Amino acid sequence: MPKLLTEAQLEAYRRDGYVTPFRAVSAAEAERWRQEMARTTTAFDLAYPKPPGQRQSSSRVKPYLLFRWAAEMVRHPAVLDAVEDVIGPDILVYHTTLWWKEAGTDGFVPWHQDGTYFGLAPHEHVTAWVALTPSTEDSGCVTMLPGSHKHGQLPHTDRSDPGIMLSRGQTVKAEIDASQCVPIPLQPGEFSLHDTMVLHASSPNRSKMDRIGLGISYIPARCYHTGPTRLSATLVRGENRFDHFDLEPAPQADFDAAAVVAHRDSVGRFFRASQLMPEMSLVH
Ligand SMILES: O=C(O)CCC(=O)C(=O)O
Repeated sequence: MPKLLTEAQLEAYRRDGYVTPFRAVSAAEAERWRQEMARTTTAFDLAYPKPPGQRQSSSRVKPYLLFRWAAEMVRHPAVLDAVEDVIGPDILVYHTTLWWKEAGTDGFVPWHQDGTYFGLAPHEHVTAWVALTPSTEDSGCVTMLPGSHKHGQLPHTDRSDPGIMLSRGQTVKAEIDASQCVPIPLQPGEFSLHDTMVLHASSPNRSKMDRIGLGISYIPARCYHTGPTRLSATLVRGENRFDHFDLEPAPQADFDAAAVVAHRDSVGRFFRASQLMPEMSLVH
């Protein structure tokens, strides 16, 4: 018996590779998260400036290890109920990205499959994308290619275009038929779910408002990393029966010393894995 999704929504997820929209919290609660997000990431970025050559500030990667608002978001019961319907009751957070597209900027996300650079097996990872501001076609909402997850892992290449918001500039090597693409707008407090193999992208934000969302990558505890690096993840529901990952602590205060150490350790391992593991590098 599903906890949040209807049978029709589960069927849509399996058929299309995504399903949307669901509500996690009210617009007012999302606005509280957004304000906390702006306050804490601005303070963190001042204290720990982005190293030269890194595309995004470190606060945008795995922010649930640094900030209480993000730790709360990845554990939100409605989001976890939806995720449980798709991957079962033992749930880990493997990765998370804060997707902050400032108003009127050129940042964009090229067509890609998340599974390309996560190095996970089996390919059961699901992303919940939770909106903190309106995410519309004008502001560059996520766009899906329905059914593309059924083609399995496709070859990608890394592109150096500075507008690309993905860490390596990952882009699928395939022609995308624009007439088949479906934008998935979301209102603050709503979320979508997408499969690790579905092709998706997003355009620059041409609106007058920032477009902000948290992309939370959940995996069932049975998933493992296929490279040699021992990675860490956060248990958010159920049990860690398989011990494939070291478990991460939740931040007790916004980027306190222990949180900064845990974040640095986790992101460092992920970075090393991406250098060592063929699937996460340029073999495609
Ligand atoms: O937020 C975006 O524009 C891209 C999101 C994305 O690629 C993802 O959540 O996997």
